[in-house]
Amino acid sequence: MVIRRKSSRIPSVRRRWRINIPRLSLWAGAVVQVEVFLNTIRLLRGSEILFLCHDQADSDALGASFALAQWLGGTVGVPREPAIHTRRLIEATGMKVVKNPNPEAFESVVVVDAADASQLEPTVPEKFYLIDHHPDNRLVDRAIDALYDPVSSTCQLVFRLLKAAGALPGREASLALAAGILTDTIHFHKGDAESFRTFGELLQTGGVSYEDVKRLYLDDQRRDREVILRAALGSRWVKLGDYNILLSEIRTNIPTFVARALLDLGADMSVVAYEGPEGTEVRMYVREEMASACTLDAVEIMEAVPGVGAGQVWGFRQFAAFRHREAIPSILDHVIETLKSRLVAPRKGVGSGFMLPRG
Ligand SMILES: [Mn+2]
Repeated sequence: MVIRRKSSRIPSVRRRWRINIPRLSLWAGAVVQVEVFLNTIRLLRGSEILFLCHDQADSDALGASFALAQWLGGTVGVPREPAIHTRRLIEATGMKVVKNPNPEAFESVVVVDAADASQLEPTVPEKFYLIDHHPDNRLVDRAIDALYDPVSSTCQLVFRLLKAAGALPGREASLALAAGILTDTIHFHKGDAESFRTFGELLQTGGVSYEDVKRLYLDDQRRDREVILRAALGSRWVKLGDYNILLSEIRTNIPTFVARALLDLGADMSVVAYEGPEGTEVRMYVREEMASACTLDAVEIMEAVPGVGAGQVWGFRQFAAFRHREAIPSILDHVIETLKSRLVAPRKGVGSGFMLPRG
């Protein structure tokens, strides 16, 4: 009895240390990363800084850039156009957004909320700092220095910086950062603990109400809902085994919202294509259960679709995005064919009706 008690006590102490030490060091690592980046970026104050968002900049990219520009001074830029849904945010904060800026004309460039060089075209800067949260970021290794953490939004990373600098955002910057968190969490459909906490802190420090932030998206939400309803009712429903795949073409440039909504509706995979004057935009979501069971990677599938170049896709295992300057006929047919070529129905009498990876 005595021996057993002794031996059972020792592993439990060890186990507790094993869990706590990595967590502590992760947290400490994040704090150190903020301190190091803060010391670098605060030196840029007074110089000509370009805060460069990804193209079709969303509220997270613009909100983060605007708060940084308010703090350090500088210019908020987008490669071509900001996303339509940011119109009221831009109005409400009075932020100036420069379209197609020349990175060469600035002393330093801070790339904000971008994961891939294709999102910065037509003018990809040679040297840049980076603040971003996208999983699988392909710019982080090329950056002079980066604040990179795959959390829910870039805006919460900027808030970490401002807090560490003792430079709390004012009303407009708080509204902009809160807007970025609200939209990147898809109105809190998802989100880590820090996104909820930071959102609350921003309302408090900025003297902003939740309604103030939501109001920025009311108009567009009505329009978006109509686009989503039309896409859902007109979507092509493909059954692969027991998986439900919804494919839809839309005429309004909100493919990410629509693809997400189709997933929320119950699809195992949603693929939405937009074609318009800006070119082609395709977004794909794969539900975790299907990605695991079929060992699928959304980015890998998208890159394998005929007509899609490998460098034009970004995302992570459950989400892929593709942008191209021209129309690509029958792209949704190609996506479904690519998917079918990778999956196989299980043999009769073996397992369920779910498709499995080929080979
Ligand atoms: Mn973002």
